[in-house]
Amino acid sequence: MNNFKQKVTYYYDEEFGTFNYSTTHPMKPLRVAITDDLVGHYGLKQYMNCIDQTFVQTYIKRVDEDVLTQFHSYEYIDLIKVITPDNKCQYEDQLYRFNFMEDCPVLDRLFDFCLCQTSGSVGAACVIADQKSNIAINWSGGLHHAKQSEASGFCYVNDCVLGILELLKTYQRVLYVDIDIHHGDGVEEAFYLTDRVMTCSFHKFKEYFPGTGHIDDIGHDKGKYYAVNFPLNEGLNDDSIQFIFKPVIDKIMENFRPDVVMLQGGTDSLSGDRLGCFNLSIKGHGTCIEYLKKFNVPIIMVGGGGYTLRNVPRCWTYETSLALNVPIQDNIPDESDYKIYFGPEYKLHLPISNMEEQNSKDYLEKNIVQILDNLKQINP
Ligand code: TV7
Ligand code: CA
Ligand code: ZN
Repeated sequence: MNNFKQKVTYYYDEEFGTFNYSTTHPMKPLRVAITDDLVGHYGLKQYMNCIDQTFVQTYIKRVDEDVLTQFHSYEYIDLIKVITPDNKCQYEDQLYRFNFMEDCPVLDRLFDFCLCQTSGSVGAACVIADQKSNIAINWSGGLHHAKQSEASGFCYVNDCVLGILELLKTYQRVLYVDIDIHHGDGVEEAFYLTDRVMTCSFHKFKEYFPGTGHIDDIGHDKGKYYAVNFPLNEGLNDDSIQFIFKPVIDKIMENFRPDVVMLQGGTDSLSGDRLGCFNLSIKGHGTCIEYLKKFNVPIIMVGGGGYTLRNVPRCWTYETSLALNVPIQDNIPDESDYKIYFGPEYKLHLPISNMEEQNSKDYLEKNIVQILDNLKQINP
């Protein structure tokens, strides 16, 4: 446990790939299993400190349930512990109350699923705080919509919030950046009143789930100016994300000066996503990671959305290589167990679509000006 060879810690537990929402549900935990397989076949694991759930349990020395109730209510976690697809009829009122509807069905082994996802983010926070690594990765996490006592948008427990709470035991200021196409509402809400966590989400706004994340939502009380929202239209491309990401992050780094960063890297912002409507390439998505790395602040990278099964593993494998500074070839390794998912191209990088960019430079510039103006209020 003491000989951490490398500075990148990578969490994956084999159990994660065995969970299933339903055949019709767009969220597929299998995408993380395919990612892990690809990361392995690209030979990236040899450069990382690879950890799983058993490691985290030993490392953090905490009871399973106590990990989740740092943020979630006991009533809510108690239900997650007992509910199964077979007995859910007996809990009709609670299912409704805690929002276990079509988006968040009662999964088989739901409690284990929540624990598996959260162990990665809390374990990442611990290895960072103990200075064993300066980057820690959990592609099984990033479920940013879960609330204290409510499931929402495919998310049951909020591993982002739980990881950040762990970081707050060591660090004074934490920055949360969210490039999933959806608004990071659960994380924003959890830290809306504090100046110790800044949340910054880029997302499709207007007629889109979850409907929050207006540019004027900037936090409240002590937390005023510590929530940043960049609302966007369809078709966001690589040029546009770089155009907005750099100035906003620069100003945050300059004025907020975070001790540590969590990046939610949902891949539903990629071109061709089944639920998303942005037009980023994998390289464009990855520029956000490359940019954050420049500041030499420890980073936790978590997953999130991503509903086109062939895109997600490509993107997260590429971003694992960026974290490591180890370039990888464009040809998908022949030995990959899931090679069928990567045909007919068998390349890591795919072309983007020809959809129209509906974010004009003027619109983006106007938003940047307003956001930078709010960030001026923070004393550097
Ligand atoms: C982080 N969009 C999560 C993103 C969560 C998005 C939604 C679906 C959806 C659910 C299904 C399904 C779907 C094809 C797509 C208002 C509703 C409309 C349920 C049918 N197919 C993340 C959540 C979003 C479930 N929810 O940020 C079972 O799309 O828009 C909504 C809410 C009510 C419920 N109905 C959808 O990426 C991980 N859901 C098929 C089967
Ligand atoms: Ca987002
Ligand atoms: Zn999403």
